[in-house]
Amino acid sequence: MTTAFNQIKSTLWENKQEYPLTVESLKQLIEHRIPFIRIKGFATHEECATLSEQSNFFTFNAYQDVTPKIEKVGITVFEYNKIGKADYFQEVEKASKLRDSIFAASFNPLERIMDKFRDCGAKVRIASEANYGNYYAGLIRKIENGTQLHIDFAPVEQSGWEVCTVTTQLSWTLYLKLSDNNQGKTCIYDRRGTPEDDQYKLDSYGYSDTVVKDADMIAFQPYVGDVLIFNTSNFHYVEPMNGQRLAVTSMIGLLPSGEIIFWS
Ligand SMILES: O=C(O)CCC(=O)C(=O)O
Ligand SMILES: [Fe+2]
Repeated sequence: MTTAFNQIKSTLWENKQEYPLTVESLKQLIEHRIPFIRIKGFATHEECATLSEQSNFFTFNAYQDVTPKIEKVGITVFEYNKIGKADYFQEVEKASKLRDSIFAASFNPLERIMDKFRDCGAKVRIASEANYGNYYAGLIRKIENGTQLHIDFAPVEQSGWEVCTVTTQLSWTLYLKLSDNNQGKTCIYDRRGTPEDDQYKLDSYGYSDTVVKDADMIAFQPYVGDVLIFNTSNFHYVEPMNGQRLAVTSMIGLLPSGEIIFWS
């Protein structure tokens, strides 16, 4: 049984193929059987340019304790993990208003991606916490110096929050502005993070390359207007970019009930 599953899995990875978003590909992505989904032309170049211009009016904040530097507009649960839930939910309203004003003056990629999931038959909503309300979702993010090798998986990072009950975590990223070179690829490995991998951790989120030794890897080349969806419990990193790399993004989680939640 295990062997058969692994064979299917590695065959689909070895094809180095890109998949569009369909009911079938979403299921395969959740099962780690394909490396990623690309939604070509999710937004027009004009929409992306308008949204990029809007974000020029706002201050980007760098994540604390994350090197290389990653800057964003919006808040993340990751940053409030140690600070606490109450402080996070106090910031949600302000951050959401700012996001909504940016989207209102351009277009709303968060609604659009949620609709795409609905089209695949998924029941989707913004993540919410009893006694607090909705989470914040939808960062505008600059990753220009690349990232370390890492995974994103709330169950091991966020104990005590709704998002830590997800059984699978994906992310979606819409690329808004990219310098005209073929850099800044997102490299995804056919290797899931496990608790035993903690020994390879370098700092708050980065891992040593040893952990992906011998694992298959596929590099996603971002293009303006395209969306990347992948399974973030697979090890991955972003290559440095000589220039600009601006995107909108959030996390996506599958709950045991089958519902799909969005948050940042
Ligand atoms: O910007 C990207 O291409 C993906 C960044 C990333 O690490 C993620 O979405 O989890
Ligand atoms: Fe990531």
